[in-house]
Amino acid sequence: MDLMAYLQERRDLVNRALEGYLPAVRGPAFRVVAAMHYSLFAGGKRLRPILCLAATEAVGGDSGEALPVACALEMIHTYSLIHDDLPAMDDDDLRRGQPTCHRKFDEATAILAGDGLLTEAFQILAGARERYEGREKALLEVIQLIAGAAGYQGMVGGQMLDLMAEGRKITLKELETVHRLKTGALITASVKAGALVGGGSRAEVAALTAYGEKFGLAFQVTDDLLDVEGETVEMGKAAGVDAARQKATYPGLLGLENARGWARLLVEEAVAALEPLGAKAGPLRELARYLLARRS
Ligand code: GRG
Repeated sequence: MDLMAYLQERRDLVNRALEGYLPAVRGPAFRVVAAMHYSLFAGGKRLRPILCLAATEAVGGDSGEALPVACALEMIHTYSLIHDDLPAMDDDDLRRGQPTCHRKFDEATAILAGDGLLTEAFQILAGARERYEGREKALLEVIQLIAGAAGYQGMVGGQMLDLMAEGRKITLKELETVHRLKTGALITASVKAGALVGGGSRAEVAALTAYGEKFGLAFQVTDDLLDVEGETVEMGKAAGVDAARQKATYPGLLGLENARGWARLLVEEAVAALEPLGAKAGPLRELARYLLARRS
């Protein structure tokens, strides 16, 4: 398959749906909507929504039906990036190749834009009940899954651990816990939510959850590798930041070659987890393999 064409087509689909969901820039609080819109459309890869749609198709479902869930996931992801970039957290100037939200607007607006995207995501999820008539139970399960993955037992908890680890040496096991929560939880939830929305069997949902977990870790290892090997222009964020901040990373703890080897192993395990799904999981297989070659 032509993975690049597939990704472009999916990105366009998600972007059109997101445009439909985010209210036009008007009304008394237009400034916060403008900031939400700015960050949402500043050029993300749309990885989580694409994983969600591909998982729906991998279990034989209709990806169009998964679009509200896919869009909600991207909004939650964008909120996390806006808050992560704030001066109180990573204090970054560049994100998705553009000035970060608080640089473009101001700090208070960026905090509110993140809050606005997070809450809007759950508004969209709950509002999708009309599309899921007769399958409201699956939708509720998806809402609970995403809330758990985004909250203190997932991404928020991982971010806290990450901040607490600053300035001290941590073990490989601790690093893995940080990443499993900070980035892995939402990625895994994206795949699992797609499978649930698509009406996957228990075995299919379990296989896709295992894929999501391996994919999430592989994504983080390759992200760390990119920070060492990548170019700021291609990545849309500054390169070499981890080292400058003395952050624990996989290449830092394992060495470059071992980190590359570990990423390869995780990708193989992710692909192996898809075995029971057959040809319908083709895009998910290609996406996992692509992690090893990505430049942004
Ligand atoms: C503030 C609650 C809260 C959480 C922040 C995800 C996160 C938690 C912080 C991001 C820190 C970071 C840069 C982690 C590395 C991996 C990662 C999530 C990269 C960004 O995701 P991509 O590459 O970004 O999917 P795009 O812009 O393509 O959507």
